[in-house]
Amino acid sequence: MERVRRGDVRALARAISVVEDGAEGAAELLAACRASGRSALRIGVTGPPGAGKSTLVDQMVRQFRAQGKTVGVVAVDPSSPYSGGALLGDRIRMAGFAGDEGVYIRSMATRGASGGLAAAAADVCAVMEAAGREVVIVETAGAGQAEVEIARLADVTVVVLAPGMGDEVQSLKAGMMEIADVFAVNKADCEGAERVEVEVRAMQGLGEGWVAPVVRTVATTGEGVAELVRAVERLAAQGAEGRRAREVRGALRFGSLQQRFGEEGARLDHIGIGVRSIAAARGFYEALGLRVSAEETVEHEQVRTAMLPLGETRLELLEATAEDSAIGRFVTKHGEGLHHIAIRVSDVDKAFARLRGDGTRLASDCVRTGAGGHRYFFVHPESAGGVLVEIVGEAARG
Ligand SMILES: Nc1nc2c(ncn2[C@@H]2O[C@H](COP(=O)(O)OP(=O)(O)OP(=O)(O)O)[C@@H](O)[C@H]2O)c(=O)[nH]1
Ligand SMILES: [Mg+2]
Repeated sequence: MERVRRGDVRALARAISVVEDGAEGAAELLAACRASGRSALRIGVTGPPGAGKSTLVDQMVRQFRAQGKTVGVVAVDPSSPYSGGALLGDRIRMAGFAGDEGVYIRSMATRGASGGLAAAAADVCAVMEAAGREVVIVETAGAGQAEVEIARLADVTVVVLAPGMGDEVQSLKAGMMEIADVFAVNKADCEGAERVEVEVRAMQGLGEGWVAPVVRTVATTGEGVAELVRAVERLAAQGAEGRRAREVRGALRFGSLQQRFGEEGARLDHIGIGVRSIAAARGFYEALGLRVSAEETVEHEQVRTAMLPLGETRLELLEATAEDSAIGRFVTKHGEGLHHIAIRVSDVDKAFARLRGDGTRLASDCVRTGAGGHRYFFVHPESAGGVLVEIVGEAARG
């Protein structure tokens, strides 16, 4: 650990192996790394196979080295961890850094003993940070659950697209679109790059508010890479707050929940607002033209609710009937404010099983039945971009 802290590259390599293999002392070593108090700018780079991610990472590394920063690269290949092809390719392309101890490149060979790929990648990042790496870049391919989780551990996620991959943007998984903080339209020297850029911008334009910047790059020559790095640094400067806002925006804009819960279409059911007094809070909304359609008290939640329909959705004002209730504690701790968003899905039990199965942190231990026979559970903000999310099923029949 002492040598890791000093930035000794061989110790860093060994420490990662120990952690990856779950060898003796791995847990202690990892804990010591996490406690080192050091952190890096974490950049996730993902995108379809062959888009030029590794070539682009190589160029980004050059930029950071030119700034005098030390860099760690983690190349993750979830589909074929042992096949060698892509990993070997990465090694060869990045061989240009041989002899520069300021660049340490690691291909992840395992999915990790327990927590899966994302957990294993997080472990490797933690070791690199403890070793004082100032920038850590994680490359993954595809848009599976693992990539989305890896994106969550990055401060900034770059999605690399390139022309010539079929009907690229349209067919891209929503998962990949929503995790993008920056789009790199790579292979800008090839025909079709402009169309890719137009499509990305069009897709993003569907929603309102902040949109991810799009930067054209030619990874093979380095063109546009300085601009890409500047875009990444600008977003990183927004910190955790900015990141959280981008995540929520992405989830809303690209409807990942809809994708995951099926054809019938998840939709926003309501937005829950914790207030001290419904009587005091409703006036503003009524002045806007909203009307309270229903008021009721949900005894077992110790909360009084007022529903105000708003377009396809509604606002739900929540007032605690007891101080020691969920809403009571929320208002005491944070003051009045946005408490949760509720998303309606066609099959709440399936959603519960699925989320529990993929390691999402839930804030309910089962699906509960509320007023009107609605069945619901809560997803912890930690797994939902900092927002408490209620998942509601269709009303019980009969
Ligand atoms: N013309 C052109 N070719 C590029 C560019 N960037 C990468 N390539 C080429 O595209 C091919 C794939 O590049 P990689 O960097 O391996 O792509 P990748 O996305 O990392 O691929 P996987 O890791 O296998 O998913 C290589 O032959 C690169 O030389 C570019 O900007 N222009
Ligand atoms: Mg690659």
